[in-house]
This record gives sequence, structure tokens and C-alpha cells, in this order.
Amino acid sequence: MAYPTKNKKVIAFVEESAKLACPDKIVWIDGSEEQLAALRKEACETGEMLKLNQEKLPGCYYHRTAQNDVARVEDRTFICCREKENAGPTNNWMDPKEAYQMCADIARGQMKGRTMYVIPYSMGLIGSPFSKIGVEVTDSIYVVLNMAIMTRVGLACYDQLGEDGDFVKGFHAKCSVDPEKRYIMHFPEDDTIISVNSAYGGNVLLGKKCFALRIASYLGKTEGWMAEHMLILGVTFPDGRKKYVAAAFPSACGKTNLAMLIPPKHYLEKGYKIETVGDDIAWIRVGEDGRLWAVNPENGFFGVAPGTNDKSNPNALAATKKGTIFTNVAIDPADNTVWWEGLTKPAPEKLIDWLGNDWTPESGVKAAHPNSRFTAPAVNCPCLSEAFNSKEGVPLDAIIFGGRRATTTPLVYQSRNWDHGVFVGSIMSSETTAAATGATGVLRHDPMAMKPFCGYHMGDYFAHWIEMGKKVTNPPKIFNVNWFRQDANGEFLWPGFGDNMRVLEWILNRCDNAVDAQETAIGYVPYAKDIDLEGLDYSRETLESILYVDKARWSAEADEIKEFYKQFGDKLPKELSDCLATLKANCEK
Ligand code: GTP
Ligand code: SPV
Ligand code: MN
Repeated sequence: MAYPTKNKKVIAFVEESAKLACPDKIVWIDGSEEQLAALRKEACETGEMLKLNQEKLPGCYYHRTAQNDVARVEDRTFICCREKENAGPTNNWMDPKEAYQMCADIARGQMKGRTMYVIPYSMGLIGSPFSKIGVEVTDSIYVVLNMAIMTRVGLACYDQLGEDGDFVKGFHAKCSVDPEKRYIMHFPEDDTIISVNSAYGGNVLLGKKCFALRIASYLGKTEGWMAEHMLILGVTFPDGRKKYVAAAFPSACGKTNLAMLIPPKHYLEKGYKIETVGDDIAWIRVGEDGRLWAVNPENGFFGVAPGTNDKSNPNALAATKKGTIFTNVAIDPADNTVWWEGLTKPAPEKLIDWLGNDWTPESGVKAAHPNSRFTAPAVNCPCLSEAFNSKEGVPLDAIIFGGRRATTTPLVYQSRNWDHGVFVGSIMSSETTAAATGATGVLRHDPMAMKPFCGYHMGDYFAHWIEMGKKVTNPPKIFNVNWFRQDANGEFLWPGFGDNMRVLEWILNRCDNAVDAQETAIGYVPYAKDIDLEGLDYSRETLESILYVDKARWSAEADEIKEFYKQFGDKLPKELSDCLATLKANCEK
């Protein structure tokens, strides 16, 4: 057989995969539009995808997953390193030998009657020194088409590999989508990922969370860089200055929205502009100038559909108007377009819901699954930054952590220094969302928004953050935000979305030492007068209430963090236990 690559390891990996799964046919994906068009056609013929209204949504398609396969499965996601200790207390662990054997038994013969596609892809610009190559084999056309949007797919990846270059191996087999045999396995010591019995994005688009976070975080630890669950955005000031910010929020907590923010009217009139570099993942290195530089390794957005509309996130909505794949949203049969909760009010009279059932506003169920998603090419985004295509990426002025907290955590606060900033990231808690299976709205610790994505021991990960701080001479300032404070009736106390610009402005002014702050038990908090409320019907008293640091609550929080920290044992950096002691002492003052 003629292979499109001379790389012996790629050929061996593909042959081994085929020997195990026994596909009828192997198709080598070359990334050409011709090949992708043929696959779209085939997927429509088999019913795997539906073609949407090509006048209103050119190049757009629709897909439904199995009802039991709609989100990441954290309880079935494992880190398989030789020593259990190295996976740490926040990951599921399985012995690699056992895991390989189990996956082989599950996947054996499962591609009979199917085609196996071989996808060569690059995380980051092909040919950039910061990019990494992966090869995913899969029996799903949906995966091929999504990967072609989310990553840079093409034969040029093989050129970069040469005859014996290394790559991240990804094996995906849909099997029977059996939730009892669903496993998302990572072998960081072998650069290998195996995913069986799922066809949901986060479990099967192996370049994304599996490679660009779990495997890459481990690579970053060994090679001295960082892979983070962060958006990257640029702010242009009226005087032409540019600043860049990376922000880590847990899944479905506002990264895509912040990354594409449209500032309130008077900011626009003054000349402020926001540009998107990335909305989910940042790979961060120390530059020659002693600053931290970030690139977005992805090439598209796998975004949460519900709540996206022309007010909340017009840029994301615009990005979905062509060449997009919609998953588990509702269909409007009147014109063969898509709909989801929050897109328009009121809802259309008649829809076909994400399960394929007839739906009306009286149905009493959601028309779109709460974790329904769009897969949109980054180039579609009206506010995409030029830096999106820069090999070096962008230098970071600020890092922002944030979670979904109804109480306790103020709208924004600044850490005292890098180490304290690492502490602030490490103590993040957030209410769970529909992005992963399981109950939603449950408060849990999610350090740096990486709990589900750190490919090694979380204590070592904290230590890595502390180490990185020593390597930068001009580190970004570190902040924490919370857009999700609620009143007693469960109503959000901050307008959020575009109005988050008001908080961003304070953050960037702090980076320039251009605005004062009050020192509190947890760090620097704005004076309410320093948050611009122009054009907003919003009271200073409410603002003050969500900036208030309640020492009694934080004292209890400190006790709870102490319990949380116990699991890390000796691996917890002293810098963090010192910060915790300071927090507790500050609260008792
Ligand atoms: P992942 O793709 O899962 O990593 O999610 P994400 O972090 O990119 O979250 P996204 O921006 O898609 O937002 C998730 C949900 O939070 C959506 O339903 C948004 O409408 C909502 N949301 C985002 N920003 C805000 C905000 O500032 N305030 C409020 N109240 N809700 C927000
Ligand atoms: C997330 O859950 O953080 C996502 C979507 O960005 S997924 O690709 O499913 O991980
Ligand atoms: Mn995410």
C-alpha cells in the first residue's frame, strides 16, 4: 500500500490500530476540501449528519449524539502512568498495562464493516517551533469533520514529522457507544490517548482536552512550559497600546464569552477594542524578553450554544453562520435552521428538539441540550486577532482566574504577587455545569480550572506554577473574577457579558499602577468608585456588596481549603501553605 507519509512510527501505529479494530477500509485524510466534501456528502447519506439551510447557513451541518453521550465523562477519564502516585489524588488512575489490555479487548474487531480514518493534525501553526503534531485514527466521519475545523489538518503535518519524528497517538473507536464500556485513557509517558464507546466532542476530538491539556500539561511540566484551560484576548486602548490577558474559568463558565466581548457603547466610542486569540486553551512559554507568551493551539471554537445570542455574544453567533457543525441543538423545521435556549425570545412555535422529537414552548423540556455545541472555524470570528496566526503568540500582561460562585468570592480581586496568584488559582471553587456528566450546580474545587484536565499530580502542577514564576522577570499580574454572584432569589448581581469590560479595565489599570485599590484579607479589591458604571442602570451599593470581603465567610473558606489541601501531602508547595496561613490570620484580625 502507498502511504502518504514516510514516518515509520505513523505507519506502524496505523497498522497496529487496523490489526486490532479490523476496519474494512483505511482512508488517509489529506485535509483537502474535496475529500472533506465527499465525507460530508457520505455523512448526510447515512443520516450521521443533516445538511442545514445552505442559503442562511452555508456549509453548515447538524449532528445528534446518542442520548447517553452528551458531555465529557470525568468518572471514566483516566491518567495511566506507571506510578499511581504520579497521577495524584484528583485523577482517576489505571495501570498502563491493564488499561492497554482493557481498551484492546473493548476495541477488538469494533471497526468491522466500518472505515478507519487517519487524521494528521497540528496543534498550533504547522511548522511553528511551539506546535505539536498528533495523528488520530477514528471510525467517525463526524470526528474527521470536527477535527478539520478545530485543528490544522493536512499532509504538511507529515512533512513536519519527517521519517522518524514523534507525534501524539490518538485511537478513537465509537464501538457501540456503551456508557458502561466508555473509557477516555491517557498515557502521558507514551504520548498516547485511547477513547472508546463515545462520540461526544470532548471525549473524541482528541486534539482538544486529551492532547492540548492532559498530555500537553505533562509535556509542559517536563519541558518547562504550561498548557492551560485559558482563553486569550487582546485589548487595544484608545491611544493604540495593546495588552493581552489569559483567563482560566471552568467549563461553561464564560471563556468564549469573555474572549469575544464587545465593550459597552462609551468604551467603543472612546476607541477600545477587544480581539480574540483563543477561547479555551493556551500554551504558555517564557519568552526571551522574560515575559510569558501564549499561543492558542486550536483552529476553531467548540462553543456552548445555549445562551449565545446577538446581545450576549454577537461575535460567537456570527462565527457560526458558515462552515459550522451544530451538535445537539434544536432544528427549526420552518426553514431548516437551528435554535437553542436563549437564541431568540420568544422561542419558535414548533421545533424538533435535540432528541428528534416535536417540540413546542409548552413541551416543558429543553429544545437544545444544555451542553449542545457549535464547532465553528476561528477565521469566521469577526474579532479574531491578527496574533491568532503569529508563531510567537502574545505577551501576557494579566492572568485571570474565575469561577461560578453564588457567594463569598468578590467580583474581582488582585493577588499580592505571583506566588499568591498561584494560591488564588489553586483555591478556585466553582459550581459544576452541563459540560461534564453528573449533577450541575454543585460547588467543587477546580484549581486553575484544570481539575478535569491536569495530566499529572496536582501538587506537582502547583509546584510547576511556582517554578514558572521564578523563570519570568516580568510576570503577568494575577487576578480572580466572579461574574456569578447571586441575590437571595438566585438572580445574578452583576450584568456580565459585555459589561465585564468594566472589570477588565480596572484589571489593566492595575497592571499599569494607574488605579488604587484597597488591601483586604484576600488581596487587592477595587474601590467601588473606580469601576466605571457609565451607561448602566446599576447601583453603587450593589457593586459595593459584590466587592465586599466577608472575613467570617473567608475564614470558613480557609478552613475548608485546608481540608482540600491535605490530599496533596508533601507535594503541596510551601508557598501555598504559607499563603493559606496568611489568609486565615488575615481573617482573624
Ligand atoms: P467551555 O467551552 O465548556 O470551556 O465553556 P466556556 O468557559 O467557554 O463558557 P461560555 O463562554 O460558553 O459560557 C457558558 C455559559 O455561561 C453560557 O450559558 C453563557 O451564557 C454563560 N455566561 C458567560 N459569561 C457570562 C457572564 O458574564 N455572566 C453570566 N451571568 N453568564 C455568563
Ligand atoms: C469543556 O468542557 O471545557 C469544553 C468542551 O471546552 S469539551 O471539548 O467537551 O471539553
Ligand atoms: Mn473548555
